[in-house]
Amino acid sequence: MVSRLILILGDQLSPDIAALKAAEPDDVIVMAEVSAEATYVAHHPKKIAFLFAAMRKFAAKLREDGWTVAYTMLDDTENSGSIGGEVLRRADQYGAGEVIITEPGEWRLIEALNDLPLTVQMLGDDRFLASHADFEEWADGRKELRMEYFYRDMRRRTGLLMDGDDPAGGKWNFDHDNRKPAPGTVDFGGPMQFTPDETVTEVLDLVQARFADNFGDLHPFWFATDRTQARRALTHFVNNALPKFGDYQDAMLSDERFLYHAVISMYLNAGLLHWREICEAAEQAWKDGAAPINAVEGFIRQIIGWREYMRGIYFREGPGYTRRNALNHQRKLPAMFWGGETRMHCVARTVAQTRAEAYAHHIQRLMITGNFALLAGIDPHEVHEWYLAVYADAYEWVEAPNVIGMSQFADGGIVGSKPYVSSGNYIAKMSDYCKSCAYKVKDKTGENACPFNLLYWAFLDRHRDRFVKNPRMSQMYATWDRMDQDKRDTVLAEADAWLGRLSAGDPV
Ligand code: FAD
Ligand code: DLZ
Ligand code: SF4
Repeated sequence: MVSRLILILGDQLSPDIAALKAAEPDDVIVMAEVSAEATYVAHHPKKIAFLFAAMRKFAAKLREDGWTVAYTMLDDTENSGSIGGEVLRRADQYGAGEVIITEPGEWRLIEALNDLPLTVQMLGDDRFLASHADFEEWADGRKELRMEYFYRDMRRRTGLLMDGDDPAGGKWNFDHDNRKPAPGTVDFGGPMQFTPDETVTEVLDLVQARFADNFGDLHPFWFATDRTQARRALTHFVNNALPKFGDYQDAMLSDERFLYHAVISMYLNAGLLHWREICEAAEQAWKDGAAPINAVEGFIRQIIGWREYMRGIYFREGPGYTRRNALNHQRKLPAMFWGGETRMHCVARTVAQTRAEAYAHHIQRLMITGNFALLAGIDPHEVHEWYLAVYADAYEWVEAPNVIGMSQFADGGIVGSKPYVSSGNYIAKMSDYCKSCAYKVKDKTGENACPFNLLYWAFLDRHRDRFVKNPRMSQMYATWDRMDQDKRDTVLAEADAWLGRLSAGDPV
């Protein structure tokens, strides 16, 4: 008879995770593929396949290392269908009265597991650089939270890219050197791809049978599904793409899904990689003279800066965060987010790529689909559920602050001091999308006017009271106010008509 269970969730596949560190040889490790997790949003089939395959391989490795693993497959007849149900079933089976859990990344599951009629020991997830207490200590007493200052603390704490007490290269942030427009050609062939092995193939069959109706292409499936493969994917990125990561971080191209991005967030978030090994590999490339400081600093900032910061905000803001709607946006998410027809080439391409890969890079998420949803006044909770479903790296702790906060300004300005909105100009500058679009980015009004142009001004006008005094937006309002009244009236009327067609389900 054992007395303790150790729960390992699908995104907790790290050999040194807190619950495993606390485990003793007699303990039973519980892992479960359950429909509650697979259906709380309609996840992209690639995301489900990735997690189930990685879970199965992780369980096999634990067994090899001598652990007893009680693993439930989705189709097991006794499967109770939820994580809580499986913990209780295993507690009964093994006569266990206690379960050790590493804190899950979503409030939903934290609450469900804390309510179990067992002794629940929930340990902090120490795979992150900043604990909740660290973040609180940093945030408390500050009038405004800004990622940049948090990030500098993380640099000092880790010693990454530090020259004594000073930042390497003399600056904390090299963004000024980044953000170049899209290059003519891309000499990186994309992330490392892996041929499905037996375990992956079995999972693909299962996912095909059970989740074929979900938005997203299951095949071809090429993700890494274990730590060894994920490390190879990391090395491949560092050697081949990192040097140009900074330059083209914000660029977008119709036929280049990955540009110079790492495409490792799904591995990092599931536990197959650790932030430190990723950042050290990047830092080493700089030390070796293989990658420039602007690329390496920019890359490391995303991980020890933005990623940690977003997690801090999610847990600081509490379970109600995903229901925030500061701008009172109520429009339904339009069909184009699920592949419905649209003349907007930038949105159509981003959605098509998302369907194919369960991946889009940051600027596509922020400045195409996110920007559009915000300008069109779409209900942020619906936007949040879409992002949570369609990206392979999406768990609430990281997705919600990015969507509710950074992208939709639905938290009223906790993550960002101003909304990320742009007209078509920005998209035209940073991508080649506009060249193949039915709309004309140069047209500000008229039948073929780029909807981003119309909706941008309509957004500013609609939320004038809230934003007009924001010093970072005064220039935008000054430009709008300088336009003659007739032009402004035309823009607002056309924006309104366009949104009316969108809501009516007409092809736009
Ligand atoms: P790269 O561009 O190569 O960056 C390297 C790493 O930095 C990423 O792997 C990721 O771990 C980290 N990173 C970069 N930006 C962020 C950020 N803003 N927040 C957290 N980590 C960051 N990231 C997720 O991991 N899960 C999500 O669900 C998610 N949802 C997003 C939703 C929106 C609206 C936006 C604007 C961003 C979202 N991001 C999310 C952040 C970012 O888009 C992804 O981390 C990135 O695109 C992953 O691809 P990559 O590995 O090629 O990243
Ligand atoms: C996302 C996901 C899916 C699709 N399926 C499972 C599952 O069957 N079993 C499991 O343990 N975890 C799964 N996950 C990941 C969880 O949803 C994730 O642990 C929580 O959302 C907290 O981040
Ligand atoms: Fe997108 Fe407007 Fe450019 Fe078309 S013209 S691709 S809608 S920004």
